[in-house]
Amino acid sequence: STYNVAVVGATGAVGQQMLKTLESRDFPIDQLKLLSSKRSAGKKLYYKGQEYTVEEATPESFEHVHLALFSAGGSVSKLLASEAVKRGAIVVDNTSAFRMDPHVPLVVPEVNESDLNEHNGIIANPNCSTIQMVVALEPIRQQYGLKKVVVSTYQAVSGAGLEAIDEMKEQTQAILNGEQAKAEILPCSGDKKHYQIAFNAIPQIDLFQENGYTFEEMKMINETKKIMHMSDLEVAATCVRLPIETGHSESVYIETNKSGATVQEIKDLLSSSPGITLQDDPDQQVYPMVTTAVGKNDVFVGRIRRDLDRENGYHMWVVSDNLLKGAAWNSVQIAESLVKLNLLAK
Ligand code: 11C
Repeated sequence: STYNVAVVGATGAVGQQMLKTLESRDFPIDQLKLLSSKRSAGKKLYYKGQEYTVEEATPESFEHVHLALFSAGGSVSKLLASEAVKRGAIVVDNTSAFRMDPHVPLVVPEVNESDLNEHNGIIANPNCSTIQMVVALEPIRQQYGLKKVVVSTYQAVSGAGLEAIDEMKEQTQAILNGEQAKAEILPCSGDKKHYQIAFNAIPQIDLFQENGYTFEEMKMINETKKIMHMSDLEVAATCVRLPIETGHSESVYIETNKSGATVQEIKDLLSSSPGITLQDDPDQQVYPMVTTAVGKNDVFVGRIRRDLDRENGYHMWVVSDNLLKGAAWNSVQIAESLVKLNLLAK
């Protein structure tokens, strides 16, 4: 069967990848609706060579829609996701609006696809930096158990949207021209101060919380526990923005329950796990990098090595395209799982 699909936030950094991904997966679409805020309505986009005019998203937009992929910011999801569900659609929401709601499954298909069975109309797509990490962690958890995770991220500006990409490029150009760089968006459009991202590393993604962690860091911590069904997993995160257009990298330290696994055993395990490409050959200088990961759906893992002090400690480097596995591909993958599990009504 085929489905009526709405993409909300179609003109955004994720929305555009959503269209490309639906197209490359040949998702069974009957009618496609491209929706956005009032500001972007009227823009033209292409899907399979056909031109579509983007419409302003309203509650009525979701009449006869079977699947709605939301990626237009949390406030739009809070306003319209329930309107879509009321009209019979299943919502896959790529914002943080519902992720920690106990009635909303938070899904990475390689890890917890069966949580989709518990959905109540809305399914949340996790934060990009969380997704790529849990894909790498899950096979290790299954085989050796997981006790502790300490992650530091090296995140690209496209995570903050198209305007942040423009800001980085304009700053870079200005600085190379010997001019002053203007900063109006990053590190976080909602905060008081803005800093230059060009030629910089900013240890703030999203707003600071009362505990001293940023919201991005708390997303990684809380979402990881929810997706992996491990409320007692020890997780700490430091999230850093770098002047990279697309592709998030992560240095991940883990402690397993069972000790003694060799690095080779972990490499063999990860290379045969779904959604992972192992790139790990120090002799040949083979390791994951943004330049080779971007544009691909997989999570790339390498630099796996044993901690020098702890028998059950391992370090690794995890890279993925934040707009694909981190967003558009994971959402479309959820949609494919819904079809497979017979959960998408026609
Ligand atoms: C970033 N991870 O890289 C953020 C973007 O919760 O879906 C994704 C925000 C979210 O800036």
